[in-house]
Amino acid sequence: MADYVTNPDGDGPAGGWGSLKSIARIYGESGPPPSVIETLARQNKPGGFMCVSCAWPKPKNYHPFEFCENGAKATMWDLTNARCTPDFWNEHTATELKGWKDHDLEMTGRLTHPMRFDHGNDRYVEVTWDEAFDRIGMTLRRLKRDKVVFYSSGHAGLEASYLYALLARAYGNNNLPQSSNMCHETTSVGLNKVIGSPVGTIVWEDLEKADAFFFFGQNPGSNSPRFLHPLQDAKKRGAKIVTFNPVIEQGLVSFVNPQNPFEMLTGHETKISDQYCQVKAGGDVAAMLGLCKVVVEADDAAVAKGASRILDVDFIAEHTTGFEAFINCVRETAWADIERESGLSKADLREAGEIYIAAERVIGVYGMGLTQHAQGALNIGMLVNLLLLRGNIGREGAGCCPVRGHSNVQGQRTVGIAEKTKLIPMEKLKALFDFDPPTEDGTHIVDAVKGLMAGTISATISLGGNLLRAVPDQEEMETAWARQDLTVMVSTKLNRSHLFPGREAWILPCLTRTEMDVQATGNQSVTTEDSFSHISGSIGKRPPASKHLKSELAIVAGIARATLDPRPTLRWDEWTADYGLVRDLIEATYPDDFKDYNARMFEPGGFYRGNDAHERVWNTEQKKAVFTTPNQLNALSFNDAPGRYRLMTMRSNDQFNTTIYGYSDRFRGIEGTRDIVLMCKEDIDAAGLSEGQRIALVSDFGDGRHRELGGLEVRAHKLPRGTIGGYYPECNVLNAIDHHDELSKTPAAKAIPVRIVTR
Ligand SMILES: Nc1nc2c(c(=O)[nH]1)N[C@H]1C(S)=C(S)[C@@H](COP(=O)(O)OP(=O)(O)OC[C@H]3O[C@@H](n4cnc5c(=O)[nH]c(N)nc54)[C@H](O)[C@@H]3O)O[C@H]1N2
Ligand SMILES: Nc1nc2c(c(=O)[nH]1)N[C@H]1C(S)=C(S)[C@@H](COP(=O)(O)OP(=O)(O)OC[C@H]3O[C@@H](n4cnc5c(=O)[nH]c(N)nc54)[C@H](O)[C@@H]3O)O[C@H]1N2
Ligand SMILES: [Mo]
Repeated sequence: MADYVTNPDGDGPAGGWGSLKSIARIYGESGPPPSVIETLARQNKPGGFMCVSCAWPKPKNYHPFEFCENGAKATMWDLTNARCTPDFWNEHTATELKGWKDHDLEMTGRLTHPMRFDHGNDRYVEVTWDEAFDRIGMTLRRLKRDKVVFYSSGHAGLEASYLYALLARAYGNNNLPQSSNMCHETTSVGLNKVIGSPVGTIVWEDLEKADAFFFFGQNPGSNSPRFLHPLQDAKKRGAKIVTFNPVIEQGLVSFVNPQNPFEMLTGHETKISDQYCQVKAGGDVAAMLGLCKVVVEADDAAVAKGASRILDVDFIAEHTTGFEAFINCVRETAWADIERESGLSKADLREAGEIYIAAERVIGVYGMGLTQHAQGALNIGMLVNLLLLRGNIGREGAGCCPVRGHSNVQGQRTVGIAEKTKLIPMEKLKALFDFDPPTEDGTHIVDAVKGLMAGTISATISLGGNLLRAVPDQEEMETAWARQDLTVMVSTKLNRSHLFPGREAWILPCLTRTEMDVQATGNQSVTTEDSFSHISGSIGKRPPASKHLKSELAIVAGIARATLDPRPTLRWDEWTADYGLVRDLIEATYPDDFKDYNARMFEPGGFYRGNDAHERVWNTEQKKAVFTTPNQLNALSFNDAPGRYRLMTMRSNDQFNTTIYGYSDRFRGIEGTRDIVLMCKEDIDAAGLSEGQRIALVSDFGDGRHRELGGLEVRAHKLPRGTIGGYYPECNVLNAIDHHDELSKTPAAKAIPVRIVTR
């Protein structure tokens, strides 16, 4: 696989006319008003609004249209003309809607009114905000504090998120699980353990200086398309890109810049990956060990010849610990084992390793392909090992680049949405608000799901998201979710989590970031933090989808006011009137990160809150960067056996998590359906199947529980043997809640052990 490959199944390069066609299709289907184009032109720019899609940074020198296919779709999805009004519920019951697809639920349009579930009639009915807040407050006051969970999906801005965390703590618990628990928690815990930083170490300028990018399990073409611009620039100045991914993803193969008229008219494409290594799912530990072995062997040869060293020995001596043990492991591991476990040949790994060595400055990029494994933290430790060998962290043009998901997922953590007490400056909260914050750690998503199943959790407040649909063990979760005393969902669109209402259930519809948020002191702005730890202000200018909507901050404050005893320090009404006051509180709580916050929030590209690892200050237990010696050669918690497969759950470019825009996965050549399983031709033949045949997948954990997903059509795709692919969230019925990264508990969604059954 040494050669550059083209995707045999996709419909041409990422970006290009396909991208514009795809945006135009959503534009047509979701029916936003024509003025949406003006809104798009303000996306991700100072004075404009920050994208509601992913967390990719906003450059200082922005493009005329600083948005991508993904961001445009997300914006148009929010700005649809369709409305899911109380009338919709005159025609449909929750039971009926359970048979609807995720796509069809969200296509009903923006939620317009606060609603309460009427169990007698099996539907939601319109209520007033006062009634909703009063009743929610009454119920929360009645419930035991540790039975309530405050979930958030990474959308809400820093201001609402800070108040949400304050609400949970003033209420009496740290039960603040977040979507990142299913996503980059492996980074928050695993990266932090080895370099003392829970977030990536690079900034925008590093992208412009790097000589090589190594991609492990991150798919920029679908999931962070604006990343393709700096990658294209990097290629133009001669940088190399090497990709490790079981799937040949179009965005990592070639790109036509839809913002460049010349490229659009001539079809001129930029080749992205110089080398594409189709590693087995979960095979990255072995692959990265192989790369390290190439580096060590080259260093040995240099030493023998008296040439200059390949390892950055000064850096290793001054800044790291654990090198000896790791290097022994590298030397002792046989190539045959590395080849078997990674699915890659020594020749391919040697070629990639040589690109790594030849590059002065390297950025290691990663996403869910590393984090969502049973040994996800080990994956990250291995990537850091590779970078440390040549001092590729904490200097210009080099570093670690986890690409975050939701637009403010990282920022929510920064301002206090965290279940671990050690991450929170509790003394500051105590001083600012004059209460004793709870001292016990709260629940992670995995604990929350298990608590729901066991009945120890009996209420969830969701600030965005679709938790029921995003987690493993979905069938059991549906029963557990509906058993709760209280479900409150702050949402923009209807989704599956709404259809399993608790005994008392509320939908609280909110504004999105593109919309005007007029409060007593005028139109409010909010802020978000991107993957490079830059904070940017965002102002919505569109008229709200309904006059009954409230902002996320106003909803959080409304629940808080109705739930908590009044105190002079809890000024919910004043904070709602002026979000600048909340930013003052954030600055008072985190003075180093948010100095002069209100003054700096509209700096082009956002203001940087800094990162110690970027300066080679290591906040680890050992006060050094840590080499991790792997205790196993793959990221799996199970052994392969004949007829057993590693199922990766995939995203298409036509979805944002559980929001399914449509059924066109054009980069992978899959149209009109999501009920498929991708397998390589050899696996199809070996299993005695044929293309187009319908099969079922059953999970294979050996825990005695039956989990099955049927009606899947077999599709041939270029994949490594034993690695198969199906879509997220549909395949979540197959995963087990106990199948997660050991260290961070991130559900292991990229290697679910499954078998195939034909009926
Ligand atoms: N269009 C779109 N954009 C999105 C999202 C979306 O759903 N749709 N979601 C947002 C969110 S919340 C997130 S977290 C990010 C997610 O963005 P990514 O981190 O890119 O996540 P995935 O697409 O789930 O998986 C990434 C890649 O990992 C590969 N992979 C799977 N298993 C392995 C493995 O074992 N090893 C290696 N090396 N690769 C593997 C897959 O083939 C895939 O190309 O995107 C954000 N942006
Ligand atoms: N098998 C498998 N499972 C996975 C993954 C995987 O790769 N495979 N990925 C995991 C990852 S990375 C993540 S991040 C999670 C995602 O889990 P979640 O974040 O819980 O899910 P989303 O699909 O992003 O949530 C969509 C809903 O959010 C609401 N929403 C949209 N915009 C806004 C807004 O601005 N404000 C508010 N209040 N609500 C809004 C809408 O009602 C919409 O229906 O799923 C995880 N689950
Ligand atoms: Mo995510």
